[in-house]
Amino acid sequence: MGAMLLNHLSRPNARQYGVEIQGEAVVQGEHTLYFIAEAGDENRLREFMQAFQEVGSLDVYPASTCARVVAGGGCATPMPMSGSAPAIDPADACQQAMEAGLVVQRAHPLNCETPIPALIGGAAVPNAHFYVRNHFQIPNLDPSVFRLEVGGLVERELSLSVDDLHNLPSQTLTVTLECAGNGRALFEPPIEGEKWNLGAVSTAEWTGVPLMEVLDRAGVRPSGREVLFRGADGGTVAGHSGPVCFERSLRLDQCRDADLLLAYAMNGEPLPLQHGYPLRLVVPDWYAVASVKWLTGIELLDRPFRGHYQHDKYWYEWERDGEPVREPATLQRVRALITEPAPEHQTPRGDVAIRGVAWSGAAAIDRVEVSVGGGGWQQARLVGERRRHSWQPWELIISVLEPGMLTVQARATDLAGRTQPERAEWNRLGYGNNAIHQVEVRIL
Ligand SMILES: Nc1nc2c(c(=O)[nH]1)N[C@H]1C(S)=C(S)[C@@H](COP(=O)(O)O)O[C@H]1N2
Ligand SMILES: [Mo]
Repeated sequence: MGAMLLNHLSRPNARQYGVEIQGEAVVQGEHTLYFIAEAGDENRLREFMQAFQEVGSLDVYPASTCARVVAGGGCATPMPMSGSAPAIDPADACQQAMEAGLVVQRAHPLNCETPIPALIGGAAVPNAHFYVRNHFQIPNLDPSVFRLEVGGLVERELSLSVDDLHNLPSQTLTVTLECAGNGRALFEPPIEGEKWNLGAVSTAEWTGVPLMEVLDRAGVRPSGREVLFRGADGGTVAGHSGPVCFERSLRLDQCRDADLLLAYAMNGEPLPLQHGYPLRLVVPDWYAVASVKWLTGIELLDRPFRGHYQHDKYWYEWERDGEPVREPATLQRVRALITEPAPEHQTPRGDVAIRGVAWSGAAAIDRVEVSVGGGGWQQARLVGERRRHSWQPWELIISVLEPGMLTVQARATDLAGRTQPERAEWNRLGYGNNAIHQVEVRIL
């Protein structure tokens, strides 16, 4: 019987049923066979599975993103690189992230979110728990030959080594990075792209050289208007014939007005490989796509840059009255997250602590309000001093006397008067979903 089933399972046989087997596994000590299969419709799959149903029980689940990672060969599948820099072993990077407790959305390129509430909370997120967003493989840059090249419309081209950068004046800033796609998975109807839940946000203390220290040393020529930041990573991208590298730009006036950092340390440690070692840009208040990792080049231009990650992606796009309308995703939208209690958490009735963090790119947080069981908004207490570039912890102790399920919502408002919507406006690429966060808690 066993041999018969194994033959039935062979890929050529499965294909005759219109089923493509993508991967299989058995768990040691368990009489269960798992596999990932693709079929035009579920009936074909069930027909193929009939043989298994006769000897045991059968469960069919729709595949998640995670299943696609496994089906794609997991961490071991090669991915095209532009070839400019060697990459770190993707299997190691993925393993490390899983061991740290990150939620791996995709192994290749490595994309993982910070679980809420286990790891978010407090002023900074430890490096191992900081969310990771990559578009390509992780470059493995040799610090002994690394150079940051500064060129284009400057008086003096610069080529700075890691030591040169460490010897320049430094600054430390606590900055929250949030991916513009954070919360994308919660948009209805669903949107293509990384299926971020709410953990593509983290805060760290960054140390490095203020960008203007370097630009002033190079001397920007009067015609220089735009600052282009180039990462060492790259690869092939749909719609582009040649390899594309990760590049973003900012206007020179935006660079002058903000506390931009060329960071080489994160929470007092050297920048980890996956966060841009040995150098990354940190752009406070902006969606984190602006904070280019593995920064190897800065170029002064006289006109706006139109590269892939500047022009094709990271725009809000809507259709209004049949006309396409678009607007770049720039500053982080105001948002509060409830980190405690965890969703579906059970807690005895009496005093219940509601805690979380709140941030906004436009201004510091003015207030966070909490609504319990659909009731009125009560103001939470902001913990610690007001912060400008980093999230603000907050808390509210409520008293609950009735057992049962309780809905808790939190809404932040910043000093610029921006607040969160009940539902964020759907946009084609799924950016900026700052809808009010809600968790259900079971009161015992
Ligand atoms: N060179 C490079 N920089 C990059 C990216 C990238 O893929 N390559 N991703 C960007 C995006 S979209 C985000 S959200 C942040 C994530 O930073 P983190 O991985 O340190 O959390 O890095 C940004 N900088
Ligand atoms: Mo991002």
